[in-house]
Amino acid sequence: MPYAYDDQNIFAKILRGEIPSTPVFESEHTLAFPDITPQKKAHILVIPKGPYRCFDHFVLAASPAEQLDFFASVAKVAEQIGVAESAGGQGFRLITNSGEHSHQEVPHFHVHLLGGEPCGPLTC
Ligand code: DGP
Repeated sequence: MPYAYDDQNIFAKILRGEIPSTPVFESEHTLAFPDITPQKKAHILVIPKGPYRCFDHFVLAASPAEQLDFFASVAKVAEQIGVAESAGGQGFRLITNSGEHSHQEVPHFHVHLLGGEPCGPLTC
């Protein structure tokens, strides 16, 4: 089963309210909250509420409504926290780790939204 989902992961516990978080944005299918170890002045994690392990699982298995809600939510968060150019910001970086070689630590699909200060060249 290539996309088995472990519902004991930290983000599943946050979604169930078993671990506290301070959401900055919530919609029908999506939640966004600050990363516990921020790498930039602005470092927000955006996650779908559904049980998807990684990016490819989400794209292959989530409904069109969930996917549209998620990607629109990412843009709304970028605007809300003021990093989107449409909000007068200077841009942002999106990162998603998918699977073992990516160093994905939490097996619930999430996007890191990084901004508020310049990012360097992308490195692995
Ligand atoms: P990744 O390596 O892409 O799976 O990133 C997982 C991120 O999740 C990492 O930057 C730290 C963050 N993180 C881990 N545990 C918690 C937590 O309990 N609360 C919050 N807000 N973030 C967490």
